[in-house]
Amino acid sequence: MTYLFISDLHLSPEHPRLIRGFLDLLQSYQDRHTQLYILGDWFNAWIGDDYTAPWLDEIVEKLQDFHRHGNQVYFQVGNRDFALGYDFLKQFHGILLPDIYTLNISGVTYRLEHGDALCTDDVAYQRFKKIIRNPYLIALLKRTPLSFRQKLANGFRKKSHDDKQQKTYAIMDVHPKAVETALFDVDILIHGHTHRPAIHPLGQKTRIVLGDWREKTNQAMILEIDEQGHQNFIQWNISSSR
Ligand code: LP5
Ligand code: MN
Repeated sequence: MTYLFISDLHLSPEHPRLIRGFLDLLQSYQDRHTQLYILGDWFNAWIGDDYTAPWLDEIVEKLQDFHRHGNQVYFQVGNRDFALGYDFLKQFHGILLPDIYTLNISGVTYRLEHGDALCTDDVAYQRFKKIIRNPYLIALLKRTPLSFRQKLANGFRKKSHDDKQQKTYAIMDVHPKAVETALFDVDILIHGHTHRPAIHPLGQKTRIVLGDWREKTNQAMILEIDEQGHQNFIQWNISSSR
């Protein structure tokens, strides 16, 4: 059994090499009884499970194949794909995890989360999150035409991009207090979101930050843990095999 942790792939039809990289990853781990944990921002902007497209069909087919080979996908939502849910995941028996999930591997407890909730100094984002994650608002938006939701997503992306120019590096990082609280009753925290891959030893505890996937750098930091609990922080080459 292999536990594999990835996040922030930001898949979209605009970046086909990232899609290839993801399909390659599934292929490489297909025969290793993999539990694949995707900790959010799998997709660049998910507008609802009723969205369909050929580029997505290819991914779903591969995920079905992955499942047929005895592997399991677990997904936590990120700030860009919080509208992804059961209807999409059920196609390949994927499991939706709560925003905070604790996993025990060989006696060590791991807390998994996307990471945005740890960025408590980013007040503008946290305010936005509170509004946009309202289940009633999401349910309402899901009833609007896909074209409207697409425009809305583009608007959010643009505003987010503009706002980020005004935010400091520190504001967009996790807050030490939030990390301390998150680690209170677990040994290791694994998250993504900040795009600052690293392993941070914190006394007896550890914070592991997964990397984002980028065509430019062509690599991403992903984490593999075996049944005995041995961790391997791997530099995954996005387009290694093609
Ligand atoms: O994503 P990233 O890393 O660039 O930035 C995040 C924060 N931004 C976001 C916004 C997402 O990128 C966009 C989400 C699109 C999802 C699709 C929605 C589909 C809707 C349909 C549902 C059924 O999360 C960013 C953080 C940054 O991480 C670092 O942590 O700083 O936060 C912001 O930039 C938020 C802004 O500060 C406030 C945004 C207010 C938006 C108001 C909208 C007005 C425009 C509407 C136009 C139609
Ligand atoms: Mn994110």
